[in-house]
This record gives sequence, structure tokens and C-alpha cells, in this order.
Amino acid sequence: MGPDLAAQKLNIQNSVAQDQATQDLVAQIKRLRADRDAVIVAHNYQIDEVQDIADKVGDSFALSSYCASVPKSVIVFCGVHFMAESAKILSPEKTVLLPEKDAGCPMADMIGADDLREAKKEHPGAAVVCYINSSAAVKAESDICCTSSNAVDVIRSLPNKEILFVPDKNLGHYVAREVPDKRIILWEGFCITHQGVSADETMRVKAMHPDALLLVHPECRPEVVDLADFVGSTKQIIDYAASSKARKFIIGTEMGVLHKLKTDNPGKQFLLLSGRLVCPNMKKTRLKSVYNALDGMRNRIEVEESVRSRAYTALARMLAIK
Ligand code: CIZ
Ligand code: SF4
Repeated sequence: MGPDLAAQKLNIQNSVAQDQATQDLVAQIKRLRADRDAVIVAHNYQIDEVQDIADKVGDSFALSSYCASVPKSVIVFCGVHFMAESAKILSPEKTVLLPEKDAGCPMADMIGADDLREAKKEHPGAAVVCYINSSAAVKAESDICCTSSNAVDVIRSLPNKEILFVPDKNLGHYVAREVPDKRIILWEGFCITHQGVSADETMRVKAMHPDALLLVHPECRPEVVDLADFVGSTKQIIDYAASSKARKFIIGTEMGVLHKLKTDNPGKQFLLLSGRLVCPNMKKTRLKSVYNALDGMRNRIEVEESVRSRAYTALARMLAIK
């Protein structure tokens, strides 16, 4: 056997061993999930293997609502910190585990409760709308929450002319254009992942694929949003691609979404708008992290009751307008 053939054989053996190790880990996670009376949920931005083991994959609010409705005592939330907190806000009686305790969201960290209290003093007549990508403490200081799916409806539902919108300036900018009769005060927050995509890069990719539709998340820069054929949340992008007659799409949101898009639509082609669309925090969670969290019942999320109950009110108000 020549050296090339020997190397090829070794590679195949290694990948068979790896597949076996992954299968064993998946089996152990499933056993622990049953032993601990747990449900595992994964955000659309998680790595493929983690999405595949989850009982449900979706956006942060859909997952939190699902967790509240399933009769399980433990929730393993494969996502970032604010998402696991949202699950705890809706299900205080359940144990919520975040498999990687350092998986945070830099955008959510761009505003604290003290900052928001100060801003409220400067704009006493404004209603405070906070994007779900925020801490429980910030939600507790807000009048109402929104997601990227319902931000426009939430703001239209409010009687106030002035809206203090936190923390995402890009989503806020998008909403401001859709609801021109309101004065939207923006916070200087943004998603480091979506913000990395420029209009130049977007125009170049569009020019290379003139037959594709461009679907982008409103966390992208306004000049990128301007170039899109469709703007929406992860769920809205997934639904749009499934029902569209088009065959080819450029996806302007975090790359994890491609897994579901490709699985659900085998006859369609999906390209990532930019190699920058990778959220490092979302990629921290591995199968091993899920196993460790369940095995040791580690990384429990706690939200103090006085904060939780006020944050719950902001989330419940959002639900009431739907
Ligand atoms: O709310 C979510 O899950 C996020 C962060 C994005 C989206 O559009 O689903
Ligand atoms: Fe936060 Fe952006 Fe990562 Fe979403 S993609 S968790 S907004 S940093």
C-alpha cells in the first residue's frame, strides 16, 4: 500500500471512530435526559450536532414558551445567557441549565439596568421597549419586550409617541422606518456578528449570484438591510425560504440557520452572505457541554424574584398584543 492510500485508510478509520464516539455521547445524553426528567432545546444558531439532539430548535422566545409548556422539571437551554434567563423568567419552578456558562451575548451586555434607569430619566415620556436580547434586569426596567419578529407590531401597539428602544440600534432603525409616526430613540448597541457584514460585501455577493434572493436579519446594518429582498427574524427567514418559489437564497444571518434551511428544503440552494456570520458565543456549546451540564446538573440559571416578576410582566405584555 502506498503512503497516500495508507493515509486515506487512517483518515477513514479515524472518522469511523469519531462517529462511534459521537453516537455513544448522544446515547449517554439521551439516557441522562430521561433520568433527569429534562428537555433539551437549541437555538437556530447552535452547531448542527446540538440542533440534532434537541427536542426543539427555534428562536429564543419560541423556545422559552415551549419550555414553559412541556411537563419536564429540567430545561437544558443550548443558546446564550439571556435566552436561558428568559426560559427561567417564564418557568421559575423549573431548573434551567446553560451548558456553557460563559456563552453570553455581547449585544445584551451593551446595556445594564443602571444605564437604562439613567436613560429613562432623560426621556420621561417615552415607553421603553427592549429587544429580547437583553438581561433579565434590563427587561425588568422595560415596559414591554419584543423579538425581531414582532418589534414593529409591539411599537405600533403603544400609545406613546416617543419610544426608547434598547439595545439594538439596527433593529431600532429598521422599526423606525416601518413606523414613521413614532419618534424612536436608539441605544448604541449592536450584534458584533451581524454588524460585521458591509454593504460592499453584500453588493459583491449579490452581483455574483444575480439569480438568488437575499434574506437578511434586521440586526444587520441599515445599508445591508436596504439591499435585501426580505428582512426578518430567523423564524421568518426559515418560513419565507420554505414557502418561496425561488430556488436560490443568500442568507444574511448567523450560519447555524443554514442547517434547518438545507434540511427542510433539499431542492433549494442556500449560501451564507459572509464568512463573518458566525457567533462565537453560540458556537461554544458542544455535545460534551450538554452531557456535562446534565451529568453534574451544572450551570443553573437563577433570577431574583423581584427582577423576575417585573421582567415577566414585560414579556407578558408582548404576548398580549399578539
Ligand atoms: O430571538 C432570537 O432568537 C434571536 C436572537 C434571533 C432571531 O431572529 O430569532
Ligand atoms: Fe448576541 Fe449576535 Fe450572538 Fe445573537 S448572534 S447571540 S445577538 S452576539
